[in-house]
Amino acid sequence: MARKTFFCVDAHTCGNPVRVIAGGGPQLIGSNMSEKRQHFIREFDWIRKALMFEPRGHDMMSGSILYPPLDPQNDVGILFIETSGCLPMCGHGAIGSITIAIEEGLITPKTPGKIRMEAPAGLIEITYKQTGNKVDWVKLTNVKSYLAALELTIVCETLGELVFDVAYGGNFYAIIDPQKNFSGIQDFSAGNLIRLSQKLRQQINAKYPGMFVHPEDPTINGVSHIQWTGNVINPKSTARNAVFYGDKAIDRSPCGTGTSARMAQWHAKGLLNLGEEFVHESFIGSQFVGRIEQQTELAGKTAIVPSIQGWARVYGYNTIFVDDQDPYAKGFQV
Ligand code: PYC
Repeated sequence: MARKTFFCVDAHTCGNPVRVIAGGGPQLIGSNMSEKRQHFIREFDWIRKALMFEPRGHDMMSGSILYPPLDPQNDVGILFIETSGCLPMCGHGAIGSITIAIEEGLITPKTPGKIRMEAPAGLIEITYKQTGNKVDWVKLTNVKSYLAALELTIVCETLGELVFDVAYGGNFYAIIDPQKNFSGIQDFSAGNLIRLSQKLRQQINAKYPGMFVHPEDPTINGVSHIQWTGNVINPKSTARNAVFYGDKAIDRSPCGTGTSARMAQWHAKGLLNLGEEFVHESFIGSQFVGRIEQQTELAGKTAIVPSIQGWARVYGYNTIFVDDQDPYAKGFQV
C-alpha cells in the first residue's frame, strides 16, 4: 500500500477557493515555469486530479504549488493547478497563494511588500499590504493582455446567434456582452450559464481552430474560458462578469485573468483609458480593482499591462492523504 501526503493551506479569494500545496509537491524539471508546467502535465497530473476533483475537491477547486524561483532576483515560482488543468496564469489563484505564502511564512520576499513571481505565462510583479500577520490586499501586475478578435459569431442552440470578442489576459476568453439574444447575466442562474458555456466553448474552438495562440508561447492556445457580462449589483462597480472555467464552474471572484482580458477589450474599444480604475464585480458581487498600468505591444499587436487588486482569507490547514487503495485516489468528476 502506498500513501502520499500533501500538506495544504486553504483560502478563498473574493469567494473562490485556493488550495496551496505547501508540502508534498513534486520536483519539476525545466528552465522556466512554462517548461515545469509541461513536465507536471506529462508526469504528475494525477496530483492535480487527486487534490482538485471530488472527493477531496469540487467543481470550483483551484490551487497552486510554490517553487523556488529560477532567476535568483525573483522570489517564487508558481504552478497553478485547477479543475480545468494547469492554467498558464490565474489571478484569483495568485492573490490567494501570495496571501497564504506571506501569512504562513512560506516565502520571505527580498523586499518586504513586494514579490516577483514566476508564472508559466510570465513574470508577475506583486505588491501587498500586511497588517500584523494578515495580508489586507494583494495587487498583481499581470502579463501583457490584448484583444485577439472582434465580433466573431457562434450559434448557441438555446439562445441563437451570439456575437463575441476574444481577449487574452493570461488565458484566452470569449467575452459575451449583452446583445439581442443575451440580455445579461442578471437574468441567468449559474447553472444556466454553465450549461450554455460547456457547449459554446467546444463550438468556438471547433469553428475557429488555431486562431488563438499566444505569439510568444504556443503552449498557451485555444479559448479556455467564457466570460459572460451584464448589469452590476453595486452601483460603485464599473462592470460585472460571470466566468466559466473547468467543466462546471462559475468563478466566485471577478477572475483576475478575465478582468485583464476585459480591460484589454475595453481599451481596444476606447472604453477604458490608461490609469483609469476598473472595479470589476463577480457573479456573487465581490470586487477586484483593475487598472491599465501601461500601453504596450505584443508581437506587433496593441496590448496593455493590467493590474488587479483583490483580497483573500485563509481558512485552514488540510493534510490530505492520497492512498492507492482508494478507488477514487485520482479523483472523479460527474
Ligand atoms: O482569477 O484568473 C483567474 C481565474 C481563472 C480561472 C478561475 N479564476
